[in-house]
Amino acid sequence: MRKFVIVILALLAVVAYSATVTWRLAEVHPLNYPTTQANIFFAETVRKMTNGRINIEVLYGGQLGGETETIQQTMAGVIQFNRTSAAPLSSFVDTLSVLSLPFLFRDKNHYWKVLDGAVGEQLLESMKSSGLIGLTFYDSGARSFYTTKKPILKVEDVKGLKIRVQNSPVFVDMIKLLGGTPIVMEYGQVYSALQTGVIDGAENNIPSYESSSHYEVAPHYTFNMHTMVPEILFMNLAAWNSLSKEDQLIIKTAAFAASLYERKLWEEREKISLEKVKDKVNLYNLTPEEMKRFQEAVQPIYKQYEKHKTVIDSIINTK
Ligand code: GTR
Repeated sequence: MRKFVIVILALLAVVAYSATVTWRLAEVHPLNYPTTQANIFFAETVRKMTNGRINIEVLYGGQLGGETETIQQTMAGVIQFNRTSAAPLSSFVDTLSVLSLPFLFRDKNHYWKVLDGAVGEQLLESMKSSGLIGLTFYDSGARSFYTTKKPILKVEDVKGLKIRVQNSPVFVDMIKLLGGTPIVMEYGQVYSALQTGVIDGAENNIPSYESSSHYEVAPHYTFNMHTMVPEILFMNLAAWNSLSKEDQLIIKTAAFAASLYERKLWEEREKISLEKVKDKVNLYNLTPEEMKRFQEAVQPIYKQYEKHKTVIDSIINTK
């Protein structure tokens, strides 16, 4: 009898063990960055809600590679979870290009109305065509230009500048419309490219500008806020399909909770980062006229992305 009980217990342990999965989540930012903290919150929530059956290991700081590489690995299922900007993702999921379009969102209220609403859900689902599924959006503020030598104060100042962009067709087209030369490069290479003069500038939100230390080598930051492209937490579609309906619901619920958490951290981090750089760099605001000229200069891009007109219109028409 005793032997029998031991065998049963051993069998149960094997079943329990085999039902436990450990998955990886790629993240380029360091530990203290809002997206990383939200990913850790997400992993912790999933672990608790599944009683430890689903473990997600957050590999931050670019340990698994640059965003383009990890997106490809997530599509292949080598990595199961990932958090990247929607910009490089649009190289693999064309519909996501709309989220990078310049001056698309009117303000934060409009941004979250769209992302938390039907259009947002549709965009997350559209990733299925590339073997991925979007789980939620994270805040990423607004991106602006920063340069090494002279500030960008008007549209003409971009002319001839080599500007680093993410691996995203919209960003490439946008820089061209402004008269600059877009240079596609991974985030991790930007610091030395700025330092050695391979590029004249880049563009990002203040938390990334600060956290990457780009401000040390590119001290002219102009708040032109050309785009509010969000971050996306997503996963491999086959891994998603391997989950029960209950576990899928847990993943979605935890992802949304992580998003709400990230938004709070983001708001705080924007202030902290600004505080940290403000005396070390030159910050510029554009005059309303110049802001308008920037908007007009990139307007033709909407014609170039007309194939996404239905989605673009439903974003613009979200009140
Ligand atoms: C940041 C974003 C990163 C990465 C980076 C970049 O704002 O959070 O995921 O995309 O920009 O410019 O490469």
